[in-house]
Amino acid sequence: MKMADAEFVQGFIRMANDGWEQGWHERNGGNLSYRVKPEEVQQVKDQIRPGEWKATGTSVPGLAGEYFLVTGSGKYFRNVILDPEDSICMIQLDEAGENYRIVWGLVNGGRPTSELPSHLMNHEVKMTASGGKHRVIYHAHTTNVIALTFVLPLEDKVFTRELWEMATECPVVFPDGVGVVPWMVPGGREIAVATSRLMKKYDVAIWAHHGIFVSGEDFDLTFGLMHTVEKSAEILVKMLSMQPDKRQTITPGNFRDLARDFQVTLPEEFLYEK
Ligand code: 2HA
Ligand code: ZN
Repeated sequence: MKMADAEFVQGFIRMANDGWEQGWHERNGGNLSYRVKPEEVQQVKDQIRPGEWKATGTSVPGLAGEYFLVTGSGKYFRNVILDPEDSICMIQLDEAGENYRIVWGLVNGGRPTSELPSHLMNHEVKMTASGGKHRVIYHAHTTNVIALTFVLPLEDKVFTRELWEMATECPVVFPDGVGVVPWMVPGGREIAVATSRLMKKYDVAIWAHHGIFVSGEDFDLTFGLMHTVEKSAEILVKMLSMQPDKRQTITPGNFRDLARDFQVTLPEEFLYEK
C-alpha cells in the first residue's frame, strides 16, 4: 500500500489540515507526532527505506524501536495535505532510544520537527501513564491561550480553574487540569524536560507566550482536546474584553455536582474559594 493511502497516514494528514484551518499554524508553526501501531508498520513495510541514524537530542529508552509519523522541521502545516511526502516523515528509534532514522518521507530533504525532544519525552511519559493507550502528541500556536498567558498568573491552578469555568464540558474533557510552563527557549531538551514533567499529571501543557502541547489516544481525541481548550480560552478572552469581572459563573459546588453526575474526579486543588 502507498504510505499516504494508509488510514493512519490519512488521519494524520487530516488532523494537520484541521489545525491549519483553525488558524493555529502560521508559517511553520506547530508540530504533530503519532506513535505508529506495529500492525500499521506492517501495512506499509514495503515503503520503508531506512536512512542514516541521527541523534534525537534526548534519551527515551521506553520508546526503543518505536516508529513515529512526525511533521518536518520548517515545514508548513498548510502544505501537508498537498504534498505529504515533502512535509512529513516516518522515523524509527534505535534500541537505546537515543537515535532516529527516517524510513519514509521528507523526500526533498530535511529533518523531523525542531520539537522532537519534547514530542519524544511526552510520548514516553504518556505511554507509561496511559498503559500504552496514548499515541498522539500535538503542538499548536493557539491564539487565545497565548493571549491569556500575558494576563493570567502562570499557575496551573489558575489556568485550570479559569478554563473550566468558561464551558461546562471542560472539566469533563480535561478533568486532570492543565499545566503551565513559563517562557523558555523552544526546541531543546530543557523545555522538553519541563513539559514532560507536567505531562505526568496532565494531558495539556501550556507554553507561556508560545502555544500548547496536548496528548491523546487518537487523532479525534487529541484534536478535540486542543480545540476544547482553545475554545474555552476564546470565551475567556471575550469575557475579559467585555468586563473584568464575572457577574455569575460555575461555582465549586456546581463542579462537584457535575463530577458526581458525569463520574469524573475533579481534584479539590482546583475547586478553591476565590
Ligand atoms: O516552528 O512551533 O515550537 C515549529 C514550532 C516550534
Ligand atoms: Zn511552537
